[in-house]
Amino acid sequence: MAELTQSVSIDNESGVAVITVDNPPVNALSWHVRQGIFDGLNQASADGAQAVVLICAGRTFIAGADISEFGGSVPESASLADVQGVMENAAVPVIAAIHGTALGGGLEVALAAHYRVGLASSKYGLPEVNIGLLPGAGGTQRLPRLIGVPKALEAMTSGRHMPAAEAASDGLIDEMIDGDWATLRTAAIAFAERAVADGLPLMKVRDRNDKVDGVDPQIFADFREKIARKTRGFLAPEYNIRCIEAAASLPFHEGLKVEAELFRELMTGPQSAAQRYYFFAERAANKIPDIAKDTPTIDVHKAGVLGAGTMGGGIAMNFANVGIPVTIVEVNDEALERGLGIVRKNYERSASRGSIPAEAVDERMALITGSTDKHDFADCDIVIEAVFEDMELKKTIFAELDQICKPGAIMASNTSALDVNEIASATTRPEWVIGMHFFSPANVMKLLENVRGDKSNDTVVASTMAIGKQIGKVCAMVGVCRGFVGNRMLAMRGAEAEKMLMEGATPAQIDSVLYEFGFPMGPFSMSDLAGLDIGWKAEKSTSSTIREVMCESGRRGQKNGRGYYTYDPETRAATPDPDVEQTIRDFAEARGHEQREVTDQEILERLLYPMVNEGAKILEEGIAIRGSDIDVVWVNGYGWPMYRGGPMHWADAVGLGEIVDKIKGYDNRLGGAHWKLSPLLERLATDGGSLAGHQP
Ligand code: 3H9
Repeated sequence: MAELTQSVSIDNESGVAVITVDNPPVNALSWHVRQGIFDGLNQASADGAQAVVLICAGRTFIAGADISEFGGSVPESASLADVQGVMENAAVPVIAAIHGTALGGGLEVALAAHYRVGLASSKYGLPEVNIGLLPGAGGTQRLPRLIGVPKALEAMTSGRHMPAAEAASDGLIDEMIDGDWATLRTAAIAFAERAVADGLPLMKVRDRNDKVDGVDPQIFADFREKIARKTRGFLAPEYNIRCIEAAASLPFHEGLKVEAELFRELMTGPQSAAQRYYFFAERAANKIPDIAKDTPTIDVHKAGVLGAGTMGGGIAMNFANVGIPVTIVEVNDEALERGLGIVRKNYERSASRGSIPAEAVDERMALITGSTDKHDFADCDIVIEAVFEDMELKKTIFAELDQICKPGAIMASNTSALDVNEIASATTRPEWVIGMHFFSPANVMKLLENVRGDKSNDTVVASTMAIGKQIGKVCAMVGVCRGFVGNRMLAMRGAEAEKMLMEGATPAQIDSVLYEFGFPMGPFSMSDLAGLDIGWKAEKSTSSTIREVMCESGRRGQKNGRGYYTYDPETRAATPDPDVEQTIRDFAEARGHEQREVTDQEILERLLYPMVNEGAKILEEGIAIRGSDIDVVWVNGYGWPMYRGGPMHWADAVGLGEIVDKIKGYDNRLGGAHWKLSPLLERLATDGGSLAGHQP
């Protein structure tokens, strides 16, 4: 075996040159990988090899361009187009042998080979859209030529990883191989020998036009409409579609020009910068600096959930979804039956939409055991408490769990705001207690805000992160404070929204500012959705807040069709309600608030700048491990538009100096604790530092 570069080597197996890429962890196309493959192909030709196999070592085929190289300076080397050029124009068959995932630039390399063989477990995708890009190495022109326009549209705008069986039936790969990596290597060499012996043509995907000729343009219009809601605000999905339109209407080389132009535009724009930042932010969030990588974690063979309400049921589904048996305990049979009934309905709805197979409904329900006896938690490796937010109740429960749970079991609370240390103090083993804050609906929302108590031990900390990943969550580890990272910042936004209502802004105006910014909804639509009467009791209501007044007048939110908005009973469409606006005005004037026009710009600043300020205070206090973790919480838990990176990245992009000036101005004008400038924010603004990159 001869080394070509630090990550690529070449071998000769009875006349077949085998080029092997070994660039851990995911064989990204770093400059030395591109150069190595380029050199390998040329060497194979110089050596007179009769065929070439390109394969990767380690856990996967090439998973894409090296995202960390984007925007940085790297040594001069062969470009991806150079690599593809020698590959596609080689005088002998070139076969890509694929295991793991062939993604982005990795799949684009494979598409320049004459043939592709892949393990049955391999997956294929062009996920550039997820980092605000489009495939920039011919993928937009080649993929539709192989799998057709409708499938390419779906694959490239979702970034979905297509399984090998699908890839084989769509013609993306030429042979699917059962077995392990060694089998793949042997099979790829055998395929190459066969190609030579049988004189198989040197297939160039670029020359295949049957699937892109005569495409009905209506396909594109219909597709745009179909994905409009899901992709609102994002540029990359639309740009991917334009490239596929080019593939269907222009010769290959012209299509490549469209791809290059649109790729350049996205690559140099703020959305992709934010989305690439976010890609690494999510991965950084998994790392907890003072917890060793090899800290032993707990394997969950059985989980327990206390409470079968919306939250408890959703949490239990997460475990059942990955095949882990879960016991769910409620206070009585009626509550239990109701909770399990909702879980079943959720599964049935998923099955009817086709997102899980029909048989999965019963399979998953069979993994969930209902009980009214907490002693059934005795053999659980983790128990998650999901009862309502009442400290005394939680402490009583944890004292009980302490008696019941086996040694070494994790005892977690799903509290969204309460002091995890105080909860832990009700047990004799606070080191086994931790917060696991799921977001509603817990079976859908991606975020898991894990809350580390002062005494939580390393195994518990490492395990909750690992378990979160296992059940498909994006995790961030935070410290104890009121509301943790997410709800603490949300409270700042909510307080300012209420104040602006008093000054003359309407719920619809405030909501629309956030909607236009990219949030799925604003604070008042959100309150209506959650129910205005959460935590409200008629007998204790004193008309002291606008929310109380609304509840007193029978406005409960979406559930009874009347909240800050009025809802159409059929379509659930929201309409601003003049009665509500009048009620707010009356309420404000009675309390001496002068009414005025509040501009959209002021609304935006007053909603978001206190959040940025609070985020900086959270960092100062060491509640978040790093600035980017705050962004992970906000993007996954609260609908912050990913193309704006999260509140910390966004603040950096706006300019910390500008934000500091504005906060000082609002502090002078409005006062209040949340306008008190964070010293960290001020220092970073002065020093030219970054909130997103800050690590206390
Ligand atoms: C592209 O290809 C553009 C081209 O069209 C055109 C060019 C002209 N680069 O996710 P994991 C790191 S754009 C650099 O935890 P998993 C990652 O940061 C690219 N680094 O593992 C992490 O590092 P660390 C299109 C990368 O097993 C480590 O690898 N491709 C890259 O859960 C492990 O990652 C994509 O968008 C990269 N491309 O999932 C694919 N990828 O350990 C992006 C990963 O220091 N990658 N890293 O934190 C993925 O989707 C997943 O990483 C993958 C593995 C499914 C491959």
